[in-house]
Amino acid sequence: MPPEPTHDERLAEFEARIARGEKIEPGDWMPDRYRQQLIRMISQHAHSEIVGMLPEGAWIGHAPSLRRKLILIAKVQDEAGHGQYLYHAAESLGAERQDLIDALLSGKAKYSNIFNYPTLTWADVGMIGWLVDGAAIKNQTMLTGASYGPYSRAMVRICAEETFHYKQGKEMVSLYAQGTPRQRKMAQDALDRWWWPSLMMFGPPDDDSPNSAVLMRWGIKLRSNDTLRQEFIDEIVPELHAAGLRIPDTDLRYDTDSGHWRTGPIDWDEFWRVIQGGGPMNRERLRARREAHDDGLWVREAMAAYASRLAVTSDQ
Ligand code: BYC
Repeated sequence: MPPEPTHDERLAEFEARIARGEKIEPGDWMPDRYRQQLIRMISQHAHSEIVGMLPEGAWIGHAPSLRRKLILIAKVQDEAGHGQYLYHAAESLGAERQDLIDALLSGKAKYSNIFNYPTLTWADVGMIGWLVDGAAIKNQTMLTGASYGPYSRAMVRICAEETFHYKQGKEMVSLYAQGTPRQRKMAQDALDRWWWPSLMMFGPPDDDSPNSAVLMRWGIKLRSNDTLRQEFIDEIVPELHAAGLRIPDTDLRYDTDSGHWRTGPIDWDEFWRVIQGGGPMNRERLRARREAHDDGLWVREAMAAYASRLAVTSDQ
């Protein structure tokens, strides 16, 4: 019998597989740190999808037409589905769903900064589709190439749905931006409030990103926070200008030498404050999630009872 491979040999083979572009699958050997980083990142992503249902969900009862209402219901339902795929992907790494949910409800786990801001008008629903889903697609298209199979495959499906979310948001806000003075004001006000938090979604600057090095070494993240943010800015600025909207950044300029749009400084103090629980809506988001979790107890109990009954009958 050949001797058991050492840890270093396994690591070398693991890294060689990633370099060859192979996917790592749930039962495969992987370094503990790879597993932990994936659980951290995928569970935060799952929480973001679930908490992300709240700001838009609040507007379902106030949609201005049946068509808009149907679109919004479908979108919010999609986000729940995304959370499901992602919790499953985290479970495939050995995480217990209950532990992940407990970490969210206790305030220990992070979720995207963006959902800690209020949705004050109907235009915010469109602006979330355009900017927030737009930023998410940029990030998640990269993650379709992530080295962990279940995460990368979940991203393919999620990106397809996010593309519909982005398009409906862009269509809606573009219409308002060319509409009545009141509609134009509403669209501009939404952009004024969502612009900077959307840029923060890509994470802190590369120099302040403690997780990037290991995530990039093992092919989970393929591009850095700043690289993706810049790509997003270069794409979205001309789109917003074409719609007749003003970007709330007096320093914004096009740099002809590099071919990039350059923004003014991002308020990173605000970012750290928001992701540590100090944003305008953090408390309310967690309160609403806890309430929804408590309300859903009877469903979980009924499903568990049904599953154990099935197990008993299939035993007979
Ligand atoms: N928000 O080392 P870094 C959606 C944390 S939802 C909050 O750069 P990393 C949608 C970070 O966790 C889409 N926290 O981290 C849903 C870390 O803290 P810990 C959400 C953030 O992982 C409903 C610390 O800051 N997308 O589209 O290398 C309706 C240092 O950061 C954020 C995803 O989750 C943030 N924005 O890179 C509509 C994508 N950024 O954990 C739409 C998957 C950073 O060390 N995630 N932090 O305590 C990723 O791609 C990466 O995790 C990130 C951060 C780029 C976000």
